[in-house]
Amino acid sequence: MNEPGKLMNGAEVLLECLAREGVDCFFGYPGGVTLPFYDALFDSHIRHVLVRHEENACFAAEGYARSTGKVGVCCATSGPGATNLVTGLVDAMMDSIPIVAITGQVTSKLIGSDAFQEADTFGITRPATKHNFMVKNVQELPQIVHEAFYIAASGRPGPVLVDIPKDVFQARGHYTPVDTIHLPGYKVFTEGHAGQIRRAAQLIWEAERPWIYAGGGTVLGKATEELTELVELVDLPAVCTLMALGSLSSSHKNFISMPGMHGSYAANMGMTECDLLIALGTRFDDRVTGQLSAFARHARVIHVDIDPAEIGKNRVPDIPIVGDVKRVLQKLNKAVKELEPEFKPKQAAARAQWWTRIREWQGEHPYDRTRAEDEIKPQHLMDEIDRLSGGQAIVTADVGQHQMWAAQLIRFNEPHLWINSGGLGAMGFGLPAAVGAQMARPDKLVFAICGDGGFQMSIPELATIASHALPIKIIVMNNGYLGMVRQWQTLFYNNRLSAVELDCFPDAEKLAGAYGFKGRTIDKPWQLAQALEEAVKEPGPYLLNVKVTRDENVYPMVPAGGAIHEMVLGPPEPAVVV
Ligand SMILES: Cc1ncc(C[n+]2csc(CCOP(=O)(O)OP(=O)(O)O)c2C)c(N)n1
Repeated sequence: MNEPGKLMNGAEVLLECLAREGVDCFFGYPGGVTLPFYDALFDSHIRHVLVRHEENACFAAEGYARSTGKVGVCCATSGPGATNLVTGLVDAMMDSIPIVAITGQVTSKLIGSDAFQEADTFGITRPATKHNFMVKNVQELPQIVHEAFYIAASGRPGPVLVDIPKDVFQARGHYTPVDTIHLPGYKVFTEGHAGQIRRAAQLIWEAERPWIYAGGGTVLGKATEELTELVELVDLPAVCTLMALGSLSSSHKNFISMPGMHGSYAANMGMTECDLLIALGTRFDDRVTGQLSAFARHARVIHVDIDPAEIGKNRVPDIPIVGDVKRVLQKLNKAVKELEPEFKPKQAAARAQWWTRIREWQGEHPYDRTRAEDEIKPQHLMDEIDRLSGGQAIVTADVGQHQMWAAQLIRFNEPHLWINSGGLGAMGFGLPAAVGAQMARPDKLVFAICGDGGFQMSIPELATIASHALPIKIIVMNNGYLGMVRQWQTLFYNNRLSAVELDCFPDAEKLAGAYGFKGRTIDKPWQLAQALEEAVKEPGPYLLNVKVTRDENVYPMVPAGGAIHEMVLGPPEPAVVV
């Protein structure tokens, strides 16, 4: 870090801000207007990872943020560089991931003149970010950059973009330390209402069939310890949404599974039959609730969320609590303990019955772990990855069937291990997200599980992986289809398969070999365990292309707009021809 007051150019001031924010590594792609920044970077200790497409810079920054809980940083040039970031920004927005995106802009005096590589980045990214800034002069740069980090990480996290014209990078100025951030109109309520918290504690003890519905906010809010404490204090069953997997350990006896469109039978029946729903850091997403009018219709609802806009958006709660889920749970747990002597015995019998019912649901329809003798079932693949991970590995997923099987069948015993594009469902996410995660956590075993479709969207990043010798285990679940779209066409469009067949998948050994690392294709069940073990043992990257059953469908499945208890549990029985 430099002495405050030292004369620098804007690019150096920006680097000073990043260093003071604790940024050790970021992801980007240079261009004309960011040349002064990249020139300053030449002398910096901060690591820059040159991705092969700007969209992947943003996804990698998300992988960094999602695997650490810290702010991820990406950078792109003006015009096409900035517009290439947009999908990543929307992805981070949908999943509330703290990102700071730096974009270069054309020189101030050219703005509005349709200059070369000019785009209205500020306008384009306004709805794609939690907040965005256009820097007008070098003096305001430190304040803006520190505000950007503060906004990205505080309250409900999200992406913040800072657009910097080339002349601001070049102008001479000072780094002035920023001690306070005062943003009129931006208020974060963290503490929760004491009276509401007390009422919630009482309702929890009074309920006969209580149920915890934990969302991504429990991961973002680092509330694992408090969530686990609540679960254990009252012996509550809990589901974690796709965004929350790992916030209660998947190996915890009270963890039921993921709920929703591809959630388990027990999870969806529990959500439907409970009489108290304790919704924590979650947004009642349509993929979880299904038909809203039928969702948890017997339940009273406690809803804790840091974002007041989420409270009552889809379901009006009986007890709304605006606050940081960690802080609120600390207070809630205290109140629950205080009420324990008076209330614990009252519903003990009903609670025991409730658990019996839940265990029955779990026993009646567990997740399908089908295996076959002649072909590799996708479920078999996920089971084997789970075995090697032991609930400890970082797993990134792309979007589609493989994502759902991975979420169903792989255990996550900690938060920040399961990394996927939940809200936006952006194909091409998995591989660059793994780059960010492996950079952030070099000691961790990282699996990037991709479909053969999504993988082909991110092939350029194989070069980034090779260049940094990142030991990512890339597992392509290759069904020769855009599998999830094929599944919908099969089930809801009379099996009229239109534009979903993926031919010409490259030879994995040659493809990986072309980048200088190992790869292999397998298609027999007996090859699977050994091939995965070999991939994990390999000190560098590894590309394992696993040819699986082509026409397997993910079950359970709640048809779009249906009630979640009306799940389709498996394929229709074949018609008997007499
Ligand atoms: C960028 C983008 N384009 C299109 C889609 C729509 N989509 C959702 S799943 C899917 C199929 C994914 O196929 P693949 O990557 O092979 O994974 P699989 O479903 O077979 O596991 C598609 C096209 C999307 N989610 N993202």
